[in-house]
Amino acid sequence: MTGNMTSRVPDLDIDPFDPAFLEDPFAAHPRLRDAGAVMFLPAIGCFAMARHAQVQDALKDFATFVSGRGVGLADFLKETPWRPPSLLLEADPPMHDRTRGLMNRVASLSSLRTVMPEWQAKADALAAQLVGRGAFDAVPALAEAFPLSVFPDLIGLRQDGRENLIPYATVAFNAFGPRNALLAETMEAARNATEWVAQSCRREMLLDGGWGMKVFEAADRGECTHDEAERLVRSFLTAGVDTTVNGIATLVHAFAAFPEEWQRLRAAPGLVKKAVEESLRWGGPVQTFFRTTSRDVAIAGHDIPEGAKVLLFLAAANRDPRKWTDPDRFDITRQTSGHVGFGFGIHQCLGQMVARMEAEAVANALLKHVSEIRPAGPLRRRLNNTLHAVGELPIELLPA
Ligand code: OVM
Repeated sequence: MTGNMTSRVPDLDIDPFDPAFLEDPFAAHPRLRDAGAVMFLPAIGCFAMARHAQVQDALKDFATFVSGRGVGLADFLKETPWRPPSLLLEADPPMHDRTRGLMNRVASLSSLRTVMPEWQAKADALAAQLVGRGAFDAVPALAEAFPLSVFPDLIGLRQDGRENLIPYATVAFNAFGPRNALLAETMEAARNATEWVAQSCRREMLLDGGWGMKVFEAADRGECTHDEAERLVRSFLTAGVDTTVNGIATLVHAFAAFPEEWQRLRAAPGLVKKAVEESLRWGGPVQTFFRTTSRDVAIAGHDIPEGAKVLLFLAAANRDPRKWTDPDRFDITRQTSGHVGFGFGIHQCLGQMVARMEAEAVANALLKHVSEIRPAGPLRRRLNNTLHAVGELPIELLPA
């Protein structure tokens, strides 16, 4: 027989949504990467890839590894999604390219540049207030406070009810996993949040000049329907808060855990952008996303059938020793290009410039005011099916 010789995919006995796994996913990543280029996880009944080369290739091959059947464990062809699908994240070309093009024009770098001075001033004031006050929890005081002080205004949300943003996003990220206790608990806690988010996406609720209204103005120009505009605004609210909260918490944690890297940055503040990028590679605020195969496909000599869910371990890829030297080390001078912390390819994070700007504003503010970032107790996780979320980050900031 000619043709490609392919073999069965190895099984691996790991449940990536088990609380013990979620508590410290990095501890299990070597087993995931070493099991093979692709594996089957009987615990959740899907395929998985954790090496950088395969994760990046799958993200690039959007026609084979599709998003329209959902980027969580649920196959939208077989199960009703918990909410109407995202027109960006959970869509494929050609529809995806139309909505993404529109949203790229709204979320432009030029509209971000105009707010940067204001964001930096807010971050500076926050750092000045936190420095020298003794031990405090950096999650509410910094990682949540800063994004909440800038992002809702960027979108043009009304003041009332903004406390719903994080609980809603927490559910959305849990909903990519199985219907486990985490999802049930957070769903219960966010019952009103879902309704508040739905209302907040309506044109009447959005302030002039914000990114939300700009989506409706694109609809007025015929770039999408008004119903689609509402759902596109929902993407900003879902994807824009819990992600950056945990990105900033991870950045601060990285400097607390690697104090010599903080001192290197103080000596060379021009490295701030590299430090932020490295914190995304090292810390993995977004751990995983799924795809669904649109055809039978062979990966490194292994067959994956059509219609299979494939779990992509972004954070494991970002610490794959086949790609990175000394991958568990947070090194602000590292060459991070090719990291998949924002994904890769056509679905790569739409808000990545916002996320970077927020993190850089915080880092620059700390550089101005802080000589040392000291741990003041154990970091505690807030378990989530997708995010490597920080629940509590006790630190002390010593004045510069
Ligand atoms: C969305 C979206 C995009 C990225 C992440 C995400 C819940 C949601 O378009 O709604 O996480």
